[in-house]
Amino acid sequence: MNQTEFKNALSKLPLGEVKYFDSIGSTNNEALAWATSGAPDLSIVIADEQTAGRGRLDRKWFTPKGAGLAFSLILHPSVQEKPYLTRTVGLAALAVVDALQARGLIAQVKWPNDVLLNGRKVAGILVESVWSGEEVDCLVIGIGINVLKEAAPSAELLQFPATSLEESLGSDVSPEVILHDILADIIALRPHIGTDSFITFWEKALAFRGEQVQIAEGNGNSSIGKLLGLEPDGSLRLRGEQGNSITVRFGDVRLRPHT
Ligand code: BT5
Repeated sequence: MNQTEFKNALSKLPLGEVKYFDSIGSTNNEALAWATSGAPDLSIVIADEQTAGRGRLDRKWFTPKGAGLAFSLILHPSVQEKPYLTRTVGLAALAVVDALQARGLIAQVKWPNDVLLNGRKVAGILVESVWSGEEVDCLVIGIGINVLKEAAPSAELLQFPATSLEESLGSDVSPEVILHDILADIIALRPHIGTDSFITFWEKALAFRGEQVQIAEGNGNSSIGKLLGLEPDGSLRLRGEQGNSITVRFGDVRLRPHT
């Protein structure tokens, strides 16, 4: 990672503090610890390699050296934002989709926390909270993006196919510019997180909208239905095969197209 290029690219954004690591276990772990010890709002941890990158439920996220973008952004939610914290994963996903669409790519959100390019996973998002009593004090938005082809793990290690920006854009990808655009989008969208149009915007970005999907839960349950859209809290709305309404809440869920 060329830190100077990153510093230049981010210099005009109203960020808190920025920490760079050539190699780290997990940027989310670093950001969670930093969030509890005084990191200002919009501080960010960026790493060129993660040796213990995490997905949801401690699944692994691969960030081999020099091939991916891995960062964690710390937010201190305002009183106005606190009722809408379950929308944060949407905020992050929309910012990634927007930054990729600005490059002419067709990016979509695979609910709840993946971004797809041409139907394959190019980015994953992990939002974690720091609690103070009953209240969320800080949020950490972790985002991993496969920049070069080497970042995407081989198919036998994955349950869903992966891709990289390089596969769509060739070698002309500047991770620092992508990072700038994602952060600028998060900053611009954040004041709208509580609006109805935020949900509409998020719904429009959903992959498989209007299509039959299968939702597998960690407890072995699974449901099939047509993906309709989102509830106000960001839960997924499906219409079941008997015409029944299904609401899928965040948690241990995996979404797949149903063929
Ligand atoms: C995610 O979880 O997709 C969230 C990934 C978040 C990673 C970021 S990187 C910065 C920050 N620091 C961290 O430690 N984490 C965050 P989930 O939906 O549970 O998907 C995990 C699954 O994605 C794994 O079980 C693999 O099958 C697959 N996977 C792992 N690495 C991948 C990669 N580089 N590209 C595509 N798929 C991958």
